Amino acid sequence: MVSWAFLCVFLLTFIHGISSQTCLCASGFCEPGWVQYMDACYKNEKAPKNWKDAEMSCQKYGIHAHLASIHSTEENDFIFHLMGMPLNYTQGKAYWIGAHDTFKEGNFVWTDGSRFDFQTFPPNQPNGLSGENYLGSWQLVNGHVTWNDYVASWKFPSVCKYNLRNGMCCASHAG
Ligand SMILES: [Ca+2]
Ligand SMILES: [Ca+2]
Repeated sequence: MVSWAFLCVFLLTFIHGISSQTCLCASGFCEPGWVQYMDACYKNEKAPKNWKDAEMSCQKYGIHAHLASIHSTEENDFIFHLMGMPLNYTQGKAYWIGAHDTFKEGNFVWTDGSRFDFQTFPPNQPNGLSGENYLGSWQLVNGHVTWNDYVASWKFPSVCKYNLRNGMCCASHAG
């Protein structure tokens, strides 16, 4: 006879196994064309756009998507790999993420409204030059991609994100 304790451990392991997979749930919980990482879905928007068009383009998906907010080293690494590890912004090989400091210089906020509780700048960025109010990928430091503040007119690919906790996956399918 299987004990309840054993069954609970089995179920927890099973559920955790699903939620920690990257690709298994791509078609299950995220919209087609989006990739799941933890409890959110991400899309590599390859067409280069300026920052504002990139944010608008994400919002047009209609599932409460925005340019990606990033809240951990692991999430930052995941996005870097999703985007194909671009590293030369002068050739357009960088990508936009969803933070700006247009309300107050040096005070970055995410367009999806989540807390700005993680950042990964190298020592010389953000340098806050005139109009540099929008964050994108920058250089590698110790194997991890860092961020830079750019002017919005650079044309980069971008990464969109929506959170599964909003229930948007199911709501859109039910509609
Ligand atoms: Ca700025
Ligand atoms: Ca800068």
